[in-house]
Amino acid sequence: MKLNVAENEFLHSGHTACPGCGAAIAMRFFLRALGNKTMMVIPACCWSIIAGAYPQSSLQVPLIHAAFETGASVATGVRAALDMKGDTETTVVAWAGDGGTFDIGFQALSGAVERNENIIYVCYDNEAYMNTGIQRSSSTPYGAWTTTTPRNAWKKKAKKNIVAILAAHNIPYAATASIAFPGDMMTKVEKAKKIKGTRFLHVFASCPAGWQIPSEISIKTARQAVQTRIFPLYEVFDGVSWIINRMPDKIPVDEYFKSQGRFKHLAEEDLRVIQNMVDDNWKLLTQKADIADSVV
Ligand SMILES: Cc1ncc(C[n+]2csc(CCOP(=O)(O)OP(=O)(O)O)c2C)c(N)n1
Ligand code: SF4
Repeated sequence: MKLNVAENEFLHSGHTACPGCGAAIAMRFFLRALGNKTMMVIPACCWSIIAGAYPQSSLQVPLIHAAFETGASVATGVRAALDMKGDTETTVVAWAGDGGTFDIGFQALSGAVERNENIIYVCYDNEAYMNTGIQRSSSTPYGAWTTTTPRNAWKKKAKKNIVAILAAHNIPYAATASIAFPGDMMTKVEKAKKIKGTRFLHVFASCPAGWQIPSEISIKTARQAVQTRIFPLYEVFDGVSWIINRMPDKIPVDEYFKSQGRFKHLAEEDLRVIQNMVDDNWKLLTQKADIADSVV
């Protein structure tokens, strides 16, 4: 599918993201699908820098820079203010990294979801705290190097399953998306725009700087994460109805790992362990999707 991304462009050129930054690509597709009737709340993350400091901005929509832990609560307040003004047309979006979502912003997020606040919360997931120099987050995958999980002590904990946790709040809509599948991503954004209540998008966004990859393979790397079943594309409605959007090609995990410097210390045996983890996660996901089908 050929996408004309120049149409409805809400991200100015000349922004300060690194070349090949998946987080910048994610925003570009996201706003193209959501449109300019959007108010953006961005807690501390790489995107605080990419958007830039007031009065300058790389975005053509209004935005508030928020404290690291407050993405969902500031978005809640912005929504309440717009409602008081009678503006029901504008969509309020919290846009945060994995550190600001899985870890430090999680309390505010869980609270907003439990209250079913009428916001879209997007986590662009580059799998570490990149803005402060590549520290481990609870989204960093098993096996990865970061500055706080160095090569002789690489991360031995699996990535937190954030979508399952959000789904367990019985959220109206939760979905994964990837910069390598913009059609799928934009369809999900359009769908989320029409739903009321808290909507959560978990967007896989490669980071050439933190993953130690050349910038030109950023999208290819994100595509491999889907093809290997490491990052499946799926949706969850009301916490119960699980739908897998794309059957992965099932390429072996080492195809994905070998181009990334952050995994170069892994031995054959480690790759086998990771392949088993990926297969088990995929089995669990397909079971949930089957269960939901049989309930419907
Ligand atoms: C309370 C608080 N602690 C720490 C920081 C420093 N800080 C700013 S951005 C950041 C990392 C953000 O990581 P993530 O949310 O994953 O986004 P990314 O930088 O990867 O885009 C940190 C630790 C802060 N701003 N506020
Ligand atoms: S460090 Fe990574 S996420 Fe941050 S701007 Fe650079 S490529 Fe993008």
